[in-house]
Parts: sequence; C-alpha cells; structure tokens
Amino acid sequence: MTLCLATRNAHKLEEIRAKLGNRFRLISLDDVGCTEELPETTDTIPGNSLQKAQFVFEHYNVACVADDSGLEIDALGGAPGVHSAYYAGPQRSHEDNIQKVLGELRNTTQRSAQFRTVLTLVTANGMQVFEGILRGNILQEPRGKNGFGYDPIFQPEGIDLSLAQLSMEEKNEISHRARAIEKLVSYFQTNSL
Ligand code: ITT
Repeated sequence: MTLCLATRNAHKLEEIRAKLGNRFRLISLDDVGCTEELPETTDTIPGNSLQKAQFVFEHYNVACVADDSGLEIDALGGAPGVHSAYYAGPQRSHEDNIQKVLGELRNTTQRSAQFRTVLTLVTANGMQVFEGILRGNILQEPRGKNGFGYDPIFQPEGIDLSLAQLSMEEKNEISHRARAIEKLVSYFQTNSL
C-alpha cells in the first residue's frame, strides 16, 4: 500500500518512514509527480494540514498525510501560530522571527507557549487527524545552535535547555512532530489505509 507524505523535506520523510516501518510504501510529493506549491490558504494549522492532504488526494489519487506546525504563544493569543514561518515577513528568516517574538514579549513575564503539529490523513475512507503538542516557555534570549526555527528560544517544560541545545535525536524523542507521528503510527496498528 502506498502513502504519500505531503512534503519535499527529506528529514520529515525519513522521520516518519523510520517510525512507520515497512508497512507502507511511503512516498514524497516528487514521487507522485507533484511539482506545484500546495495550497495553504486557511487561517489555522489544522485547516492548512487538511487542505494540503485533500489537495494531493484529489489531484494525484493517492492516500496522503500532510503536516502543518507552528509555535503558539499564550501571551500573544496563540501567535505566531499558522504564520510561524513568515511571522517577521516574506523573507521567512528564522532569526528575524525570533527577534520579533522576543520584542513582543519584552515587557511580559508570561512566557508560556507550545509547539503544535497537526497531521491529517486523507484516504478513500475519509480523514483522520493526529495532533502533537510540546509545552514550554519562551527564553529571554536565544540559546544553542541545533534544530531550526524557534528552537533557540523555546525551553520545553521539565528540561533546563533550549530545544536548540538538544541533539536531533533528543529533540525527536519529545517533539510535537514526534508526538503526532506516534499517534499516526498507533492508528495504523489497528487500521489500514
Ligand atoms: P515545510 O512546509 O517545507 O515542511 P515549514 O518550515 O513550513 O516547512 P512547518 O509547517 O513544519 O514547516 O513549520 C512552520 C514553521 O513553524 C517553521 O518554519 C518554524 O518557524 C516553526 N516550527 C515548526 N516546527 C518547529 C520546530 O520543531 N522547531 C522550531 N520551529 C518550528
């Protein structure tokens, strides 16, 4: 059975492939011949995740799982959320995004936040949604060089380091993305495509 992961990011493909095992033939957008940009025009993380999976299923006639993720900061009413990738502008700079968030939180002691991943599976049988959350706090300044995005300013609950100070393996054990993938994997333990 073939399952398409709606990404061109080789790391995401490998992370999911490693956890799903060889139950499915997991393929990428390139493998189904999809070279166009997938639509991401809703204003929520679950909305964009569903939109991407549905687009691939309808246009390429293959079961598809799509992810969408973002950082949600409580004191900012859930921002940057669905806008995480380009919060400081269309240049999509991780450094600029971090500086914008730190500026907005300068005068607040309420630093709680979460990373959220929503995976949506669309098949001929309908759709299923799997969510992973990682709670933590926004640091006063960036720490660490690993990872990407907002990792240098995010300190997971119960850990004394930023996500960017963890190795990729350590992050993959606790991350929002890993938690959503675990739910997808356990769904496939009792369900098929
Ligand atoms: P693809 O669409 O190419 O997969 P993307 O960067 O848009 O890449 P996501 O939907 O996973 O990917 O995430 C959107 C943004 O949310 C991302 O650009 C980061 O700014 C932030 N983000 C998501 N997951 C993150 C993580 O694990 N660590 C740090 N920042 C993250």
